[in-house]
Amino acid sequence: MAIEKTLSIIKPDAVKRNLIGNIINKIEEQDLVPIEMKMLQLSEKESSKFYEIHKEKPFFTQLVDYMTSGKILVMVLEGDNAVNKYRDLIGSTDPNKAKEGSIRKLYALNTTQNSVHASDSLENAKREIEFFFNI
Ligand code: 3AN
Repeated sequence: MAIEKTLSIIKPDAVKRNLIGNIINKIEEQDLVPIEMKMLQLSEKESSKFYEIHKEKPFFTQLVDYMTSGKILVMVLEGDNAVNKYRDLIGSTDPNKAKEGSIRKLYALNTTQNSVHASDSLENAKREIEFFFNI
């Protein structure tokens, strides 16, 4: 047993389509527990800072703009093997490649408007949690 924390974001496309409840339901079914949550709208500056590891990527500006386009729900999830378990639950970045039953397969619109974010490593989870919460 390795109890971990990871960062989840329900992105603007999913918030706008009233999918918060459905997504949290999938999270809780996997015994991942939201221990912190808040709704907010990122500024351009905050969004750029959060995604700074992607600043050289061709999709950076589009991603930063999209993430400021509406409210998001940011959560810290805790549970056994939380980082990999939640990555597995959300599915591939591109919803066409995401596995059956994954959150992105069910709800994502495309590779940018892909409904959810999940930290991809324990190290990034720590950085991302500190970005949003004082824990
Ligand atoms: P993931 O969210 O699956 O970890 P990353 O970390 O490679 O994917 O990318 C971060 C975010 O950047 C993705 N969630 C997605 O919104 C956006 N993104 C990634 N690849 C592309 C792409 N090829 N075209 C447009 N947006 C992308």
